[in-house]
Amino acid sequence: MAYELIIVETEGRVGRITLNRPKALNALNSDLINEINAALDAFEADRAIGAVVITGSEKSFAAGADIKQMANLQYPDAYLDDFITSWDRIARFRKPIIAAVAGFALGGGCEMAMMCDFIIAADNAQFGQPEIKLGVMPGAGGTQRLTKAIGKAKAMDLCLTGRMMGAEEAERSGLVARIVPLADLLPTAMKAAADIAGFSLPATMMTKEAVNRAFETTLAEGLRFERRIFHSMFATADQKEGMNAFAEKRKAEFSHR
Ligand code: CO8
Repeated sequence: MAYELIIVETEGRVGRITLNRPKALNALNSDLINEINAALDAFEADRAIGAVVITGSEKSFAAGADIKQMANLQYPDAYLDDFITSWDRIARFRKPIIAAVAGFALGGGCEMAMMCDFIIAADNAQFGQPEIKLGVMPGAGGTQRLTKAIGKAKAMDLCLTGRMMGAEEAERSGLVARIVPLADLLPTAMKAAADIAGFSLPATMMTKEAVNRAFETTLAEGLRFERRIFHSMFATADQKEGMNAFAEKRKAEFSHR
C-alpha cells in the first residue's frame, strides 16, 4: 500500500510508523487511521518484525480526532457505521508497540498513545482529553484507559476540565514509562523496541498478553492465565536456547519460535 499520511520504515526487527500530517498537527482522520491499520496488519504478519514504534512530529504526536471531519457527523451515521471502532486496531496489535510522544497528545491522540503498550515521552509532551471543550467526551477509551492508568482523581480532573498535563505530571501519575529530552526521544524508543525485538517473539507476545489480562480479570484468574502461558513456554525453541545460553555463558540467539 502507498502511504500518504504516515511514513512506514523498518530498522532491523523494529517497525516504525510516523504520523505525517503536519499542517493539522497530525489530527486523526479516517484516511490516516486506515493507513495506520494497514501498516499494523503488515507488521503483525511479518515474522521479521519483533516490535513497533509509533510516533509523530516534535510538535505533535496527534492533536486528536479531526474535528473538522467530525463536525457535521450525524447520530445515525455514527451509530450505523460504529464510528471509531476501527480506530482501536493498535489495542488489538499482538506484538509489543511503543508510543514515542513529543508535543501534543490530545483527545484521540492521547487515546492512541494509551492503546500502545507503553509511552516514552519527550520533555515537551502534553497529554489531555479536551473533548469536553467541544461539547462531547472521550470516545476511544479516554474515560477507561486513562482512569486505569492514573486513577479516578486525575482522570476526572483531565476529562472534566479538559486541561493539559505535562510530561512530568504524566510520568508521576503513571501514564508515561519514561521521560527523555526531546532530542533523545526517537533513539530511546527505537533502542527499547530493538531490545524487545531481540528477545523471543513468543515470549514478548505472551508477556504482553498476560500483562493486559490484568486489566480484564480477577487476580485469581489472571494468575491462572499467567501460569498456563508460562508452562506453555517450555514448548518453545527459544526457552531451550535462552536457558542453555545462560548455562553455557553465551549470548542467546533466539529463533523467535
Ligand atoms: N482536528 C482538526 N484540525 C486540527 C486539530 C484537530 N483535532 N488540531 C489542530 N488542528 C489544525 C488547526 O485547525 C490548524 O489548522 P489551520 O492552520 O488550517 O487553521 C492547525 O492544525 C494548527 O493548529 P493551531 O493553529 O490551533 O495550533 P496551536 O499551536 O495554536 O494550538 C492545539 C495547538 C492546542 C493542539 C490546538 O490546535 C487545539 O486545541 N487542537 C484541538 C485539540 C482537541 O480538541 N483535540 C480533541 C479532538 S476530539 C477527539 O479527539 C475525540 C476522540 C475520538 C476518538 C479518536 C480515536 C483515536
